[in-house]
Amino acid sequence: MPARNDAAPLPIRLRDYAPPPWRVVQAELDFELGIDASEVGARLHLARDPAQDAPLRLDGEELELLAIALDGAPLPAGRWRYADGVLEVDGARDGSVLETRVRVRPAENTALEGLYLSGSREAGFLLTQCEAEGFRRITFFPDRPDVLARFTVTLRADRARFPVLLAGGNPDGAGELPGGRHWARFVDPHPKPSYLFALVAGRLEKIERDYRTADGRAVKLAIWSEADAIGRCRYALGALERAMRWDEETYGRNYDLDVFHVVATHDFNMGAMENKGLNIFNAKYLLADPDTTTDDEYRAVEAVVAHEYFHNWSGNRVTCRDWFQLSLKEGLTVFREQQFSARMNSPALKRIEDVALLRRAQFPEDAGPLAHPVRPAEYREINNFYTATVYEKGAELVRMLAGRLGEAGFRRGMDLYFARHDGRAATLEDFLAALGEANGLDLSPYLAWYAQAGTPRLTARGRHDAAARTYTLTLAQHTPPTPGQPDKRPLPIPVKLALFDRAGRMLPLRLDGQTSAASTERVVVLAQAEQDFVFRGVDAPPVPSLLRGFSAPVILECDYAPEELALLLAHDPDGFNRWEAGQQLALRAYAALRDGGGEAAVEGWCAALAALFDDAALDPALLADLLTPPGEIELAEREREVDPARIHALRQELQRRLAAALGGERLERHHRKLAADAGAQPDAAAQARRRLKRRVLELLALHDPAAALPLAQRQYESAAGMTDRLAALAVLVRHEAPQALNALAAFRARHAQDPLALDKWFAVQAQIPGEPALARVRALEADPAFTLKNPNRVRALLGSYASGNPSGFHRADGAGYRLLAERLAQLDALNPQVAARLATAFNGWQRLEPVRREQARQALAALAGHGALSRNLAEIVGHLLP
Ligand code: 0A1
Ligand code: ZN
Repeated sequence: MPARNDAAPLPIRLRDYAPPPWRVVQAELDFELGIDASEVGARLHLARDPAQDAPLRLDGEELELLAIALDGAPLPAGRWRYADGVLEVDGARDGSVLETRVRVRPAENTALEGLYLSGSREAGFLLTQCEAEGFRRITFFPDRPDVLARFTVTLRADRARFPVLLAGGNPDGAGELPGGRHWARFVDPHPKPSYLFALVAGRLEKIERDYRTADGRAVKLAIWSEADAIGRCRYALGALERAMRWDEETYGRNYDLDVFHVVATHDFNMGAMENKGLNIFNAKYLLADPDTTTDDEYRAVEAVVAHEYFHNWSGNRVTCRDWFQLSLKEGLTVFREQQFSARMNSPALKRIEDVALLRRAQFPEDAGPLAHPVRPAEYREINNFYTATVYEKGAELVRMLAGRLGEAGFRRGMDLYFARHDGRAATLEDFLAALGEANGLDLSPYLAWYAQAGTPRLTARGRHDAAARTYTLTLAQHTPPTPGQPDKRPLPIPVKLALFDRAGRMLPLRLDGQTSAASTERVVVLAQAEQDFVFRGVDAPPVPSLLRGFSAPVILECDYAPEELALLLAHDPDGFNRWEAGQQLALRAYAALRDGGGEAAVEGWCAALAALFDDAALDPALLADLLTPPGEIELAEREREVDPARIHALRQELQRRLAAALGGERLERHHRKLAADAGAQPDAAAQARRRLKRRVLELLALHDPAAALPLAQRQYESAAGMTDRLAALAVLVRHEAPQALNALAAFRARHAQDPLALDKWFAVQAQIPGEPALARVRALEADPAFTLKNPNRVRALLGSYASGNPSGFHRADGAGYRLLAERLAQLDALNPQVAARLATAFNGWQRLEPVRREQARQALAALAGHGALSRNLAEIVGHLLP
């Protein structure tokens, strides 16, 4: 019965794309829902492509086929074959109706793809996850995004056990059935691919709000969760409403069904899912209240709610032709969310946060064995390609295009894109063509960004000619080779720039050959390997502010003098570049500590920050970010041979130096001042103060633990909300303070019933730096609350350890690697998607120093030799260990 297609010909290649030989015009689905077994009836109205002559083949995995009929007549055994994940049917014609009935087993589904059970058998509920290829675990179907069908869904179930029945689309009737059962029907008027199908059934509560779209549609918004969490859905409902309004105002996009449902689950492989009319969320990105949710998480909830909502147009109304085009919906939707979040919060902080994420998660991906283009050329398992490259770098590419077109031009382009491709599956070429045509431009050179992996290095050199009063900026680019792409071509790199005089004033820019009026900021596009840009009327050597707002996803190498960076840190009105100047100074200070003898660089960085510390005009959140040097992962990216323990020690030392320069008394005073208004309000100003308070406490703990740890304990005990509580707990735990034990016990007791808070309890301990982390992780694995079956719990403990704690994971004795490899093999048998993602913690192992490198290699080799790995994990391990 189970038919998996692990043995199917691999890999799948972009260049082999062919349109579907058979489409489904209409799908009528019928569910008899049960926890151990559910039956799914499907009536598929088929259309054949007259240009192709292929047999009817439908995808299906782990389905028990109960009945099959074609055009009303049962099909005898010889007329169909089901093997290797494919059902082949003889005798179908254009207009045929294929009927199948299958049985699936939700309670046994630990992969959390297809129809599965969230929570316990007694109290849990049923739900589906279909992206990317989960629908084939529900019924037989051409499970590919370019097959768009109209769906009618009827759900039947026991009323007491499953009082709530939901599916995507508009409600179309409900009623009673004999034997305590009931039914509900949903019709989705918008053709959609199977990956956007969803249903939910169980005991759930809701909160509701009426919403009227700009074009006049009355919509019922409902957020659903299990009863204990319904009080924590309010914030998400408000965020949803804000996102809907913003999309109307910014892109003219209106919602298009009468209902919009959002459901929270604790059992989810990813963040959330944009199923048409029935979004399903990992509870971590939906539930929020001050007692259990940190400020960072509040912002994440707002962002993810918006992201999924924005997919209704960028993803659902216009979907992807094939999975190679994934960034068409994801890069675009991340960009739209970034715009929205910048608008709702602080644009500079949002940009800093996003670029920091790009550097932490995407740059390492682009620099290692897992590197792939934003539009990959091939894959074995598409679920492995929901990556920082496809999402975050993809968003940067859209940002470059939007910057090139300007606000009005980008809107014109988006209008054309939505109008032209509405109700269809599109490609990245279609996207660039629409943006370009609406503006009379050829944007096709930007396609190279989608095809080429690796992060370009941009070098900048400036030369001032006093006699000619010119400043010549020479920009050059180079992209290092990545696996399978040894030679790289130049890409169009938009560089937004300004020039400052030595008093910190911006100069008017007169670019050679340019006739338009001089402004103080402009974008130049480096299209070749190297180009000169000559600015006229420049009396003295200026200080360039380059790549403002991070105008392209590149690594900038510019030979700044420290006082030039200090000038930008003090004066650049571009908040991002101001922060960036501080980061560059920190990097120099770090290198000076590492290499010795560069005392001036350390003192320079500390002095620049000390000068800003009491600047009342500075946003406290920006100050907190300025006081934070680049993280250990980013620092490792810059080393030829990585020793994570040494990086950790040096970075701690660097922060200690900063703390000493600021002075213990000053830090304590600041902490006291910030602690005075210790509420838990989620507004931006209060969030900013808490962010700075955390940073100040962390610095003080490095400088003077005897003063800081009792302060942390007091902050823990008196905290009004999770942000302050967790910040204090983290300081106590990371310093292995005597007070940590009590605080951990108190936290555990206080939040025993809340899985999301408990995840934080696991994560904070998994991030104890250095040698002690491993023993702690092992002990926590034995905790009754730990399970490999829950992805959030796995990420909290093993993910935080392996990906969020470099000095703890990368032990010289290799015990961290062996632990992870063992768990990966166990987890893979339960949930291949989560296992494969966790395995990416090994990315970068080839650049470790020799002792660790050999340990990592051995652990990976043992895992590779394990024999029965899923396609997901095997693909990742295969890339890591070529
Ligand atoms: N499209 C979703 C991400 C997503 C992808 C795969 C999933 O399968 C478990 C779930 C969600 C998004 O971008 O939000
Ligand atoms: Zn998405």
